[in-house]
Amino acid sequence: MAKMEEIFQAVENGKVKIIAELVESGLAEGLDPLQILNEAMIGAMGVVGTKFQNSEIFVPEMLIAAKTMKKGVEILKPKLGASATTSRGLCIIGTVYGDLHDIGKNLVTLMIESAGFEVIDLGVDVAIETFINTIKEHPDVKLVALSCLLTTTMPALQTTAEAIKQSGLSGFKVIVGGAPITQEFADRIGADGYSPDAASAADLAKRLTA
Ligand code: B1M
Repeated sequence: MAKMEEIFQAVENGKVKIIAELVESGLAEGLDPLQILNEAMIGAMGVVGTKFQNSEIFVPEMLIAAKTMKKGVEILKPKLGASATTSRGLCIIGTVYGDLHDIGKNLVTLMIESAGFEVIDLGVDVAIETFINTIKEHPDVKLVALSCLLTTTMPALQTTAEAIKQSGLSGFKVIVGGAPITQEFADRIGADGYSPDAASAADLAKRLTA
């Protein structure tokens, strides 16, 4: 079986014990790290999501697939981000309250760091007050990045973005993203920017703070 297919199946089936070795040997064979990430790993998570939707698998299987992907990303990390030499400023990132998904947010963090920003990652299920207090503690912040993976937490994204905008704090841009988010929704909630994936989030961050 081709290595890409093996990595895909390892993530899909939650083979957490073998993923590191598979990714390492894929890299040693000369596979492109971005291709491993996008085609094998993110592709496999798509299949996991579809299987969950069809009740072919349940939360525990989804969780173990996520753990497998995270372990694989750890191996890819040094290959994905070219380390930046100058700082473009501070970015505060988190997944909005009620939402526990962090793989996409972690990839956005990685790409934004690679683009030269310092990042404070507040994690998942982040309360509005935590975002606002962290912004107050870091008045030099240039970017606040909000991730949201569930249609049911889109209202949390909206109230978080609105509360930040209405807090009177300024000097930074708010960007949003995550699977259910669209440019139209981002415009509606008054975000300064939206991007559909991690790589374009880094480009957007650079553009908005230039
Ligand atoms: Co969840 N889950 N999940 N889940 N989960 C989804 C999102 C779902 C689509 C699966 C499905 O039904 N097909 C579905 C949501 C449906 C909906 O919203 N209508 C769903 C559900 C229903 C749930 C639960 C409610 C299930 C339950 O308990 N009954 C529950 C909710 C828990 C909660 O958050 N309160 C739940 C739980 C979980 C786990 C904890 C088991 C696990 C998450 C583990 C973790 O993250 N540590 C999990 C997983 C793994 C998934 C799927 C399978 C994979 C998510 C993922 O990591 N994708 C997912 C199905 C899917 O996505 N196909 C699913 C890979 C990742 C790289 O992509 O996160 O989209 P993504 O990030 C992308 C872009 O979205 C974008 O860039 C990233 C990379 O390019 N992006 C940004 C993300 N944030 C951004 C921010 C930006 C810009 C771009 O700017 C700031």
